[in-house]
Parts: sequence; C-alpha cells; structure tokens
Amino acid sequence: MPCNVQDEAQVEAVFETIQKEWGRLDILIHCLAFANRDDLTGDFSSTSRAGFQLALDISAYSLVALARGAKSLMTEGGSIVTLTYLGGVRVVPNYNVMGIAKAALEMNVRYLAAELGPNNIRVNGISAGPIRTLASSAVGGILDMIHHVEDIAPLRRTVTQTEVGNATAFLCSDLSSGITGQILYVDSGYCIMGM
Ligand code: 0WE
Repeated sequence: MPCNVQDEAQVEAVFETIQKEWGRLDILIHCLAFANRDDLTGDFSSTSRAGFQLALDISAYSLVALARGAKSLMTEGGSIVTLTYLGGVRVVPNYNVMGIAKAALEMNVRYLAAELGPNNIRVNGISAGPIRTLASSAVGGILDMIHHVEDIAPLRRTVTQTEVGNATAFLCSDLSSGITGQILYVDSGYCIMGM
C-alpha cells in the first residue's frame, strides 16, 4: 500500500487494512528518511526552518505515527525496528540536518520502548555503517566515506545489506526477547575507534 508518512490519513489506512486482512501485527520495520539535497551539504547553519521541519517530520516523527498504529495491532506483543546512523550521535561532515533527525529518532526509540514495553512490544534501532546504494549514490563524497571505513573499521570493510537484514531479523525474533530501547551498531566496528 502507498504510505506517505507525512499524510496521517494514509498511515491510518495502512493499519486499517492490516487490521482487516491480518487481524494483528507482529513486526514493524521503519526504514525511511528524507532531507532536501541542499541540506545535506555545506553549512549546517544554512538549514532553513522548512528544511529542518521536513527532515524531522519524515525521518523522525514518522516513527511515532507508525508506532501509534502498530501499538493497537500488536496485541500479542511485537517488535519495532528503525534504521539510524552514527551521524545522529557524532558530527559527520555534510550529514547536517539528518544528524539532528537521527538524534530525535534514537530518542523516539527510547521513549517508545518505555511506553510500549508493558505491552511486550520492543523498540530498537540499528545503526548501520555507510553502504553503496541507489539512495546513497545521491550523497556527495559517499565513496570517500566508504574508503575511510575500509581503512579504519576493525573488519576493514563496509557492511552489506544482508548483514543489516540479519541483525534486523534478530531484533524481530524471540532471540532478542530481552532487548528493547537499544541502538545496535552494524558497522564493522567502526564506531569504537578513536584514531
Ligand atoms: O541517512 C542517510 C541518507 C538519507 C538521505 C539521503 C538522501 C539522498 C537524496 C536523506 N535524504 C536524502 N535526500 C535526497 O535528496 N545515510 C545514512 C546515508 C548518508 O547520507 C549522507 C551521509 C551518509 C552516510 C549525507 C552526508 C554525509 C554522509
């Protein structure tokens, strides 16, 4: 189904259909983000009010809206997983307003985990290292960042989409039944390095 997360009616329609077709829900994967291209380069202080609101609405608020819909359908417990990036906790050149959006997203994970825990609904984030994809090829300097990870990260390589998917499957499964409110780094160990 189409789900423009900026449109509350579309979000509600998705959960109404899930209710009708499946009756309940076990897992929700939140895997989307957007900032204006112009806001992913240059001076962070140039970010406009509108650009800031757009990035935070789509990339961070959307998890709150989707979790609200999922909460009422996860009647036998459940798992919510979102995708985040190191730029939400440390300064990554040019990540700019997306870093602020990811910081908000990661705090959403903790507040939602606290609220939904009594319903046995777990909420976690995966902080993936940079990956060459169609979306990331739109990001200037992505190849330099990938080479930097290959030089510095303990595993001396970037992660694959399969590795991110496998970690997501873990967080969706009962193997992770005691884990909620966490950010799991799937980044070849990059973030432990200080020099
Ligand atoms: O979260 C992201 C990028 C998400 C993203 C990508 C685009 C490209 C096209 C959000 N909005 C847009 N808007 C567009 O118009 N990443 C983790 C990948 C990424 O993006 C960067 C990075 C990395 C890593 C931007 C600057 C610096 C590093």
